[in-house]
Amino acid sequence: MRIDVISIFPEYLNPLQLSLVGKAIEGGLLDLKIHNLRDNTADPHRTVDDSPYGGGPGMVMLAEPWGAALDEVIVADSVLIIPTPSGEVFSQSVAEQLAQKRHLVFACGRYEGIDSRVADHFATKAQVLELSIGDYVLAGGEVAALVVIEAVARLIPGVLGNSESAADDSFAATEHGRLLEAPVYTKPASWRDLAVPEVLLSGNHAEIAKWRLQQAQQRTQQRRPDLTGD
Ligand code: 6GU
Repeated sequence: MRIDVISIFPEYLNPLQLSLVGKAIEGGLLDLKIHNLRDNTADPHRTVDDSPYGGGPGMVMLAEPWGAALDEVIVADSVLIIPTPSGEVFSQSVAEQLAQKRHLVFACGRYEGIDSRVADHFATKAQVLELSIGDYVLAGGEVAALVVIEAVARLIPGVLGNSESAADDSFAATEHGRLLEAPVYTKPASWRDLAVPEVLLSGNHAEIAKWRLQQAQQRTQQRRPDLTGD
């Protein structure tokens, strides 16, 4: 998969060189390029924003540098993702769909967002998705892009090892719907007077699977009653 990220703070994306996503890049499973939006300005001040038409607080990002930056990366099979708190809510099922794509482009806005004509224009060239990562407001789209890229990258075939399959993650689609994961334990079997549940030490795989499903269902019911299998 190819991913392009455009931002006025390209260093914000540096953590993607670490850990799982960093290894996917090193291994050639992910081709990640970070671009500085200001490289697409033409004025000496490298201006990227102006006051909103209609008045109101804050600044809006200019269509012109975004148009120039996106013209250089968007092709017909790109998905343009614009992180914004007013977007559709990102979820594991959206991550699963994005993991099937060949090319993702993230347009990370700051301030009050990007002139809406940018999304309208590029919707005539490629699929455009405005995505929110939850019901709170961040200072810009960079952290949201980090979240989406990490969630998608670990679903690319070959990125996770066999022993770390995504099939039993929280939210993974199962025959019982999308459930939170059961609690997990490792050695020692007793720690500060707290024992690991007996069944996990039993070696009885059918009983263990039954217990984990029961725990997952109970947790989901208590913590996330809104989660129905979609
Ligand atoms: Cl994608 N961007 C910003 N700025 N704030 C957010 C968000 C995105 N998702 C939730 N809050």
